[in-house]
Amino acid sequence: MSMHKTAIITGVNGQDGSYLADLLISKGYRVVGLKRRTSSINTTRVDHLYDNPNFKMHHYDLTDGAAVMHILEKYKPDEFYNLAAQSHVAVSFEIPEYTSDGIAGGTLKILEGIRTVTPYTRYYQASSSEMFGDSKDYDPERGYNEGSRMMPVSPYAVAKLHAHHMTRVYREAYGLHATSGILFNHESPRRGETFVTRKITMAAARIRAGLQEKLTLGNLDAHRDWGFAGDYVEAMWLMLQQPVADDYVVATGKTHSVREFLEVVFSHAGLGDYTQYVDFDARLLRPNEVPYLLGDSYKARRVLEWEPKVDMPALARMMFDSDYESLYEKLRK
Ligand code: NDP
Ligand code: GDR
Repeated sequence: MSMHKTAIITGVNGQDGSYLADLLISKGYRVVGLKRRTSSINTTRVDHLYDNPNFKMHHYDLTDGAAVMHILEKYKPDEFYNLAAQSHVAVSFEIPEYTSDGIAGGTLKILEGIRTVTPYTRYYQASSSEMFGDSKDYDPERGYNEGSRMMPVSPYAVAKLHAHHMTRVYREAYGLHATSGILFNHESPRRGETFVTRKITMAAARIRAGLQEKLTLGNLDAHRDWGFAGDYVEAMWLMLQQPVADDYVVATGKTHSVREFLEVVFSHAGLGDYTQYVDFDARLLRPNEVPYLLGDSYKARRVLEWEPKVDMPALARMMFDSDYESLYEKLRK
């Protein structure tokens, strides 16, 4: 019998998957990462784990239920973190069916697999603050909590809400240890390049290096509760260590506009007033927008003894510094 716990991570080559793989490997887990097949290689976030004997990768797809069954039978995991998704809210308006098939249908396939093949496996569902949408059911001082009404306003968020409730149903109906983490926006130097924070820090680095003049954005008035992905994967792990499964909001408890994020980045970059560099493009507006998100993670802080260590300004500086350094490295070569 191996002493190692085995964890499966879907979407292992994404932002969160890669931080979670690092965390679990550091805790002595055997990690089986699942990734979908792509025609171009996109494993840079986990390449440093390639030679680690405790790390393995397999192909799978959220839409392929048989593949999930095989993986569960083969590895009999202690823990299963479902992080894979078409995760871009704006894109979900263009490909709503695919987004929904993967997130809603794909989550159900995994839950059914666990129920029938490995009912002892502890399951983590990557739920999202987008599920609150525009419900406005929050305390102005504290923000949304686990009991707030959810009123999703995008195909992405509706699919996530389906998966969120299905996770609860499998917990209550079948007694699975199934937990949803309702995570507010979290970013890092490994953030996907089309999300607004990373788009801004990469552009500011290129502008600073003289490689680009302008940055094109949509709605600058949206407010988000931005935290650091490295902190948030710790909350995921803590959730699965609890004797009883439950749902938890994970957030910093501070909200900032896209404008404020721009201000921090451009001033840290030594570029001054961001308005000189930012162009507006109406094509970047969404058919529906979530105007304001603030999270109340009191429960996670109390029960999991979790707390965020990085605030928005520190996060923005960390992301700019990383983008500027890697650009500098590239230019030197
Ligand atoms: P990313 O977009 O960085 O990663 C998503 C991963 O899912 C990628 O590995 C991607 O593969 C994979 N994937 C996409 N479609 C499929 C599919 N059909 N089958 C298998 N794999 C697929 O997201 P994050 O790491 O930022 O987020 C992780 C999860 O948490 C997501 O479910 C997201 O919706 C959710 N979430 C994220 C928040 C955030 O602020 N980051 C907040 C709340 C929830 P590929 O690289 O090939 O595209
Ligand atoms: P979000 O993140 O939609 O909150 O979803 P994103 O960074 O895409 O948008 C944040 C806000 O910025 C505004 N915005 C722009 N967004 C993008 N991507 N590109 C732009 O050019 C731009 N200009 C302005 C948006 O309108 C929005 O208001 C993220 C994802 O990680 C989801 O998977 C996750 O569930 C939620 O966070 C919580």
